[in-house]
Amino acid sequence: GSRLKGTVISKQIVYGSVAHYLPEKRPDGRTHRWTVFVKPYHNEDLSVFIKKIHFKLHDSYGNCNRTVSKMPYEVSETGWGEFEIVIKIYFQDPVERPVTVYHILKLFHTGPDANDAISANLPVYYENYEEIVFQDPTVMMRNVLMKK
Ligand code: SLL
Repeated sequence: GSRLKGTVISKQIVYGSVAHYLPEKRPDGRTHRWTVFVKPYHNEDLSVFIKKIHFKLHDSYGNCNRTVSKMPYEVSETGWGEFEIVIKIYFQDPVERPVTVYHILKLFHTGPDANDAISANLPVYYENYEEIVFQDPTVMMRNVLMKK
């Protein structure tokens, strides 16, 4: 596909995780249920321009490579430890380079209010904002990015 020189289109996304304690102790030692996700910053259908999102979990998970091809782009698991999750976003036009972001799964409250948060059993949210910039997109990518 030919590229549109000088065209710049950006899309805002939010990626992150939410975690909470499991109500009961488990024999496998897992203490938390968590979800890692990618969602739109504005209310829009990301699948119009995203083909799939690959989440690479810690090697301690049997199937540590998870691929999600439609919204919601998320993976839920149980576990006991924090680690880095590699999130690779693939676009509808395969010539458009995938974008990789790194997220540290956070399970535990930290900071001055940690004890209060633990007592109240609040979930641990940890979100980041990212802007994906498509510079000189292909015609196909431009068309899906501009779709209303
Ligand atoms: C740590 N570097 O040692 C980290 C690794 C990995 C956590 C944490 C999997 C569940 C399971 C899980 O929670 N892995 O293996 O049962 O803290």
